[in-house]
Amino acid sequence: MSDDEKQQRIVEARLKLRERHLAKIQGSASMSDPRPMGSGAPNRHGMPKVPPGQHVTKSWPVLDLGVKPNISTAQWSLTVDGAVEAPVRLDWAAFMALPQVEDVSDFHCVTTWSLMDSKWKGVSAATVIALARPRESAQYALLHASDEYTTNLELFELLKDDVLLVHTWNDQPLPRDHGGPVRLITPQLYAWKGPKWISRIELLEKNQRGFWEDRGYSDTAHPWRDDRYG
Ligand SMILES: Nc1nc2c(c(=O)[nH]1)N[C@H]1C(S)=C(S)[C@@H](COP(=O)(O)O)O[C@H]1N2
Ligand SMILES: [Mo]
Repeated sequence: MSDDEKQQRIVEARLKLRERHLAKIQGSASMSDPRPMGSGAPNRHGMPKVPPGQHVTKSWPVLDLGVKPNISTAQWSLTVDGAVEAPVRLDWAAFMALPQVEDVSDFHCVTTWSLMDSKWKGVSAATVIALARPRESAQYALLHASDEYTTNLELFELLKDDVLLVHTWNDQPLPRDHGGPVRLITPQLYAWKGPKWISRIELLEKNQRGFWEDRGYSDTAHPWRDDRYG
């Protein structure tokens, strides 16, 4: 198979997986509530700039459990496993060879700051998940990071077009403090749903709560609904 054919198959697998979850994607709060969707200037439609209870920050705060793993691109890898047909482990070269996506979106932290209009570059989470061929029964995900952080999502939330595994922020390599070399971003949800230093996407048949969810935070985490606690 040529490289072009390989890329084509990867794109098709992503679209097929997304199609399977499309009703849930479109029915989710951020997609079906009245605008804005909270995922970048084009989607705000002149509505209030930030979700309820949020204020705009110019500089990007650093927030984590206090341990900042130092991972070189040579050491980095990402595993997709659990309720899948074909578990995958991507190293840096394999990850960077996947289709690359650029997007501009907002970042809403539950502690009330919002960082607006970041320019991101990375790989669609849906692309790496599709490579592992999730079973029909896989409806949830638990995301793991190198600092032992975890967070949970319904699988369809990870398949939205703006949910990226990012390596570049405003044209610079993603800084270690913010989860470099690779973190997840979830622009339509509060930012705790995006692990810094992400290491593993575990697909599950039943919901399993992550670090903050276990401590009272919401499973669903929709900023425009002020959905902070679960
Ligand atoms: N690995 C890891 N990812 C994490 C966290 C963490 O403690 N560890 N904190 C989360 C929380 S609560 C927020 S608000 C954002 C903060 O990202 P930032 O430090 O880049 O602003 O990362 C999220 N991802
Ligand atoms: Mo947070």
